Amino acid sequence: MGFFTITVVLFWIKTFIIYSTEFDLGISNGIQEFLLFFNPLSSGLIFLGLALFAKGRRMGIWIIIIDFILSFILYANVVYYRFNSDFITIPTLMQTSNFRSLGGSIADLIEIYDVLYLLDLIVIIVLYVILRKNWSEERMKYRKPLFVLITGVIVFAVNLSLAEIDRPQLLSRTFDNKYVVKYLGIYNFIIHDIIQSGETSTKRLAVDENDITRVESYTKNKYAEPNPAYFGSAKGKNVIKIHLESFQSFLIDYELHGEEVTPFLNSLVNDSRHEFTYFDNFFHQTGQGKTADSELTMDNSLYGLPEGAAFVTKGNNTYQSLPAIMNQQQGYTTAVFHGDDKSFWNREVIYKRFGIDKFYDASYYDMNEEDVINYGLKDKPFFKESIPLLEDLKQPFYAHLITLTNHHPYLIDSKDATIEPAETGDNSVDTYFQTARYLDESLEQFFTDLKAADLYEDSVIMIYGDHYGISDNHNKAMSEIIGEEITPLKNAHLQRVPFLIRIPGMEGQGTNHEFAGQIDVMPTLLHLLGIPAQDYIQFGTDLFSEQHKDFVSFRNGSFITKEYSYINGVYYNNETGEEIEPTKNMEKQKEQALYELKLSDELLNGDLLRFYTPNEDWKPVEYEAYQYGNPQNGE
Ligand code: GP9
Ligand code: MN
Repeated sequence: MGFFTITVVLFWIKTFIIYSTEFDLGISNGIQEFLLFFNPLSSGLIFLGLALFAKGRRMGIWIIIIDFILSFILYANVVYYRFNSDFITIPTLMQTSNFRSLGGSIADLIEIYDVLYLLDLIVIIVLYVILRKNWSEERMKYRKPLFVLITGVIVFAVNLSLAEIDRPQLLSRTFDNKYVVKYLGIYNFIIHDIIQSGETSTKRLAVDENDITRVESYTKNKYAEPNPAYFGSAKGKNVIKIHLESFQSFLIDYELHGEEVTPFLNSLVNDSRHEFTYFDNFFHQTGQGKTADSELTMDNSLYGLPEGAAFVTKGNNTYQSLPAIMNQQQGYTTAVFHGDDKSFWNREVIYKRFGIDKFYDASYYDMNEEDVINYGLKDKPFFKESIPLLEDLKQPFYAHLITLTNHHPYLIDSKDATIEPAETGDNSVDTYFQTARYLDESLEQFFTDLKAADLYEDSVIMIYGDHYGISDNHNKAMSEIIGEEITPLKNAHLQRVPFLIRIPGMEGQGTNHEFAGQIDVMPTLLHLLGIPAQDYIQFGTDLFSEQHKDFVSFRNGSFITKEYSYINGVYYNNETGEEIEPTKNMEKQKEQALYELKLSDELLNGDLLRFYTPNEDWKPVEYEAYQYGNPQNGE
């Protein structure tokens, strides 16, 4: 037991030292610091504890072997991380390109001081050689090893609960590999990854080429013909797509303390010259993947998954995304701009599958402490620093800028706050208005700078909200804000997010009341560019088409039409808010909504696009050819 305890303690110390010195895990509070220190313990107890079942001296040998394996896994991740700033996962092991990206020279990544990571192994081997002679031949009573394993499990349970307090839904949503390592440790990360990729590959293997035909006939049947007045109207124009983080439509024209919260966006919406078309019945359709789901849906016209984020679990699927199509059909350069680490939401992996040429992540921005809050770079410096990057892009380009400051829990430095918080007493609701104001100001600044850089006039500009900012956990405060009780129906209708589009040389429509969702954006844009959209598998339809239906379905199977809504199993009249008995037609609509979600899930789970060729021009995306990260920052 003494030998075992020493090994566990040394293993624990070594793992913690490596976490702190080799990996950049972004520790931002006391719980995270504690968990980083605490998390190796359960793995040490459980894995090394298995050796205690062996008989006599063999137990010592097994402890050494297991300790060696654990150390080897940890060290392999250290070396991998030095180049990739990420951890080894099963899909990365399957991809030869990842080894190529190690630069072909693992030797460059190994440091002299790495031998120190062998120290604990040397100590226990020496100790074993000394102790070996008086090691008892007996097998330990099962009670002891069992006790060790149970303690390990309890320690793990405590660890997991503390992690869930600080980061709810850590495992079901898996935001970022670094988060799992930070909270649960590298070994639990590996176990989680093995389970997840096991599930993924079983689902992927259970399908064949015929499964895509059902999806294809459904989407082709749903296809809406382009509106001739719009088809091709944006051909060859730059497209600038601006993501408003956590921005709900109720903020538009909302007044707090007698002041407009978002005067700039309001001015775009209420502009009498109608530069933009504003869709006021546009909804987000995201699930647990939040931002990632909105990106997936807008660029692929697919729904996110019912659980987790497809960005993470389907990061290695085949896609036929908007950026790739724009690039192949019309030579667009495609780029994403975002002031957070490229590993968040597995973006650096999946963007390659989408065929995104350039990914300007945090490594391209000046992330000095002053300019960073919450998840990353503040929106004002983000937009400022994006201008020269945009200027350098080969035109025509498709540029997607993802903002960040208006993100839960809506933190803002007092010098950036230009409106007083609301006074509901619910902190994240109250400060939401301040970060939304900041976002609005940053947008105005960006427009001014785009004009100065001569990038405004001739560009398509698209603005959208990704998902709700105030969840239904805050219904009480929210009802104070909007002066109405938040019923399930009201809550569903609050899931509106803004969608604005400007097409250069064309007058906008002012406010368009079509009921629509993020799923409809890709077919709309394809038609604006003059690309026939019916070749591609898409669940949405063109917003400007005469055949577009006033219908929007949510990820959970609820849906909203112009007249009625189906929310959590109940039908409501939109006008009166009263429950209604469904007609045959409504029931049919419900079946269709569910069928559509099911097909989209089957497509993602079965990786069905690998069996689909949209047209003879289509070339599968060569994802291995893309490289992200700023070389000037050593990436
Ligand atoms: C992080 C950001 C936030 O990079 O996009 O994602 P969310 O938490 O909103 O899904
Ligand atoms: Mn978001």
